[in-house]
Amino acid sequence: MAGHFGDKKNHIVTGSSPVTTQVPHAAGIALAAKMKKQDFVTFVSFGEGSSNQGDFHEGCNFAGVHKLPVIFVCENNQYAISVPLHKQVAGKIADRALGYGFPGIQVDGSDVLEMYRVTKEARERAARGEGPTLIEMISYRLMPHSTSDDDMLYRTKEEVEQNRQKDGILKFKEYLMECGLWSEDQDRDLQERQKQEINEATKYADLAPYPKPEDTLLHVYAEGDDQ
Ligand SMILES: Cc1ncc(C[n+]2csc(CCOP(=O)(O)OP(=O)(O)O)c2C)c(N)n1
Repeated sequence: MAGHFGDKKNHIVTGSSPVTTQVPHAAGIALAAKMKKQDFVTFVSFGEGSSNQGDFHEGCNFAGVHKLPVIFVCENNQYAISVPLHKQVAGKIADRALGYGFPGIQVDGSDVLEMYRVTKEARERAARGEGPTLIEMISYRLMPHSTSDDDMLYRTKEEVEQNRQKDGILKFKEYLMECGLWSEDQDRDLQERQKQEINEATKYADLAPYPKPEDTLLHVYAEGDDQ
């Protein structure tokens, strides 16, 4: 989720562990931007499971009423841990936007360029003061939910392998190579640099001191004059 708080360079707010709390947070950040006349657009993503929680409704409804500059992206990867889509959602998630008074669009999440186009349009709409957009990106979770999840208890290897063929990263890599814009050598270099960056970040995190107990109250209350 991007906003003007948190890390100054990237404006990225740390994700929270309780799912869907980020949706009302995003609406709040977008409200602050509107009130302070700051020209940035907030972007927030969440899973299809999260879109069934109350926080999703409250955040979207508030953002719709106040025409806030926010983009809601639902990453519909077909599973909320072990629960498949058909046991969570009866209709179409993108259609829910209609009830909040803003557009909702379903996109093939493995189509990088289409995702870029739709997100850019949503950003321009928000920047013009026309309010939020809901983007439902259809995707598939190729990995287990977490290291403690045995996904073979609720889906088959065949299903995973079938979906692996549709992997958007591989499809986009092939497309760029066909256009002569990318090569296997560049790809290897990129992966090497990414590995190094992750290793350095892991080392940095391992060496970082634990926060002080009183830091839990940082940024909870507005700081102002004592009078
Ligand atoms: C409020 C809350 N309830 C339950 C959980 C446990 N939990 C962690 S991930 C998850 C499923 C989320 O599914 P989805 O929103 O589809 O996101 P995905 O993990 O597929 O990206 C649940 C229920 C949680 N973290 N927070």
